[in-house]
Amino acid sequence: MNEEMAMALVELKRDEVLEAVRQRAERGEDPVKILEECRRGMGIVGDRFQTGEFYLAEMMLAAEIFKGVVEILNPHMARVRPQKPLGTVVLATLKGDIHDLGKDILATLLRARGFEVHDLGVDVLPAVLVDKVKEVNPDFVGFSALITSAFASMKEASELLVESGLRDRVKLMVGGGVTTPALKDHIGADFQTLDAMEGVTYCVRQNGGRQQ
Ligand code: B12
Repeated sequence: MNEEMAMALVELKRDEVLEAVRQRAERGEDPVKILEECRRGMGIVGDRFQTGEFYLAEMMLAAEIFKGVVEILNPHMARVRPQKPLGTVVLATLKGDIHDLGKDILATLLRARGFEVHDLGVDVLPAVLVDKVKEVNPDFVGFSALITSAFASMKEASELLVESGLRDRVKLMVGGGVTTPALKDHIGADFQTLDAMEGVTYCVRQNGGRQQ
């Protein structure tokens, strides 16, 4: 694993990181590998924020750089993606929560693996989520959460899915730093993880019959 890229992100060297990502992706390097290197950098930034070494401003700068990385890599994911979609996923960070880096990683990895992803963004009202599920009839719905105050909207969205008769048609996943197996049970989800790759594996396994 090349640590240089991760450390450049930690040092907030925006232009250096984005240019290196662009060049490596254009040279044909695996975009999933490049993304993982940057995710490690973001993990170190998170640790430094926790220990008080980094302030909110630095954290926001790092998040902006990371979003730039995802933007550059997304078109290159087509190279590693199978032709026929493996399934459809609706993703959201629900009302009360604006953290989206983990959700963006999951969306990118799912697209790379061949899923059609509808990413509704952050601070999403449960009713808007349910409308999207009605519209696109996905195989999976994923909630991402980094802040405990979003638990109430996750519960509400889950109950709305039941009331609308949609819950039995989808597998419901939750992920993100504050989620736990107990939260999964509390909102009646099917799967919980702190690792985007595990989420992708879950979707592939559940849709086993439809692989490539
Ligand atoms: C980056 C960050 C921010 C950035 C967010 C930038 C962005 N665009 O997302 C900014 C600076 C804007 C921010 C703001 C705030 N933050 Co903040 N933030 C963090 C920080 C440092 C890192 C979070 C992160 O991005 N981690 C990296 C990602 C990649 O990890 P992840 O989300 O867990 O995702 C992985 C997996 O979980 C999985 N995954 C994620 N989602 C999903 C979904 C599914 C379906 C699946 C399958 C998998 C999956 O995939 C990812 C890769 O494996 C954490 C502390 C920490 N070290 O965790 C605090 C933290 C989450 N923030 C916190 C808080 C309180 C706030 C603020 C209120 C302000 C403040 N006082 O700090 C505001 C939030 C306002 C709001 N309403 O949301 C608290 C939350 C406390 C709590 N328990 O509720 C934390 C824990 C810090 C702390 N210790 O106080 N924050």
